[in-house]
Amino acid sequence: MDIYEDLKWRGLIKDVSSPELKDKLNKGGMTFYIGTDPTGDSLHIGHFSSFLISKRLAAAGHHPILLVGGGTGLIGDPKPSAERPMITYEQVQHNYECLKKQAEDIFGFKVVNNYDWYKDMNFIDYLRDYGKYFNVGYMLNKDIIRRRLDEGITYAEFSYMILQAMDFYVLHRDHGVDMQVAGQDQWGNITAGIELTRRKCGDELYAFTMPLLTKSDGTKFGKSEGKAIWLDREKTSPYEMYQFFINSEDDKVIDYLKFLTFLSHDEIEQLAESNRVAPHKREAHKALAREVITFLHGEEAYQEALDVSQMLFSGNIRDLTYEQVKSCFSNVPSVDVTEDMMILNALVTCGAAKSNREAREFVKNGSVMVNGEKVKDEKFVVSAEHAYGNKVTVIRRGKKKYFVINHK
Ligand code: 485
Repeated sequence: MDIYEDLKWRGLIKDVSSPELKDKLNKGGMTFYIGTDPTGDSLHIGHFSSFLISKRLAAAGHHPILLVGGGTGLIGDPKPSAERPMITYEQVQHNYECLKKQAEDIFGFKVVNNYDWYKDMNFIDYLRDYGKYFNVGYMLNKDIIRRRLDEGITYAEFSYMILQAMDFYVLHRDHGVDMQVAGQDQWGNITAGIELTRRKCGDELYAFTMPLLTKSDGTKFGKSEGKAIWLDREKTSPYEMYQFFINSEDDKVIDYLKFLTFLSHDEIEQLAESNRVAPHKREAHKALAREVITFLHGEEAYQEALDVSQMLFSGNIRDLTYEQVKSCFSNVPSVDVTEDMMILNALVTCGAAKSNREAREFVKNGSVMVNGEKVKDEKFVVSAEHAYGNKVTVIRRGKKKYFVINHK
């Protein structure tokens, strides 16, 4: 199957700039770019789903360039809701360094920075060389601008599309780029670049966008309890990522496999079948977690995430390391204490029991575990000495409720 058909099958094509694109994609040999702004110090799983296209197209004989917008990041692509807060030059520079390294490590392609071509430009040249090619009526007609007019949009954010258009033109002129790829929200900025280049030098550039990955209720994919799933393992551990994927919705997991993995059509169809006839086995979910985590963090990290998940599932958490405990229980209720405590007091303090009486009941009926061991003695003392890393005690009440005590 050729690349265009493959991308279609995976649901990775939303808008295309022209009907010729199909043959061009199948032929190979195009130089294309995909960009992101350094608004944070790590990419997240949403970026990953888009940036993966660089690997797919490279495998089909195209040449990727990744852009981290050290310049555009200083302005900010207008959001539908409201103006973005300004971030400092230092912050953008720091974020740029982080994203450049991450993008190189994960995808292995050349990274360019658009600040390189904005930094020495003066305002008069900008207006003459680029501003003169943009009709305000055309700009006002862009979806995102129309959506922001009532709420209000500053001249800075209004100009953002000119910057991204300029990038496409400059990359075409200086790096031979002839295609841009992005998520569907970028269509307005991309077509502005195609239009600009056509007018400035008569060349025809190409582009396509990918649909946004969503959950079944239509909201954005990629968050767990309101927190983004980061590619930086210090921010989202492989274990947390494993939990995120393993808990994907059954009716979405196949879409995610198509978007986020390189598994073949046959493999994905087999997993779809298994998801239909034996959803409890969660084979599709497991494959998704395995493929993404192995790609991002390697075989060993994936194996560890799997082991830790199994230990937690069975309640057998004695052998976890301090680091593993920290990452597994970062979302459970926790309390800081400065002294050793009797178990009943500890249960009440961390919120596992409402009263001393209730705490005693829990201990008596054997539903309390401390660091993976059942505690049946009311005299048991929770101490830093027996904590993971002498710092964290994990309390379990019943089958699944976990609480953490941090010894300070
Ligand atoms: O020349 C360019 C300059 C900046 C950009 C792209 C080309 C970044 C772009 N304007 C943007 O805001 N991208 C988003 C980001 O950086 O988080 C997201 C898109 C998403 C997908 C992803 O980047 O919202 O659709 O393209 C890679």
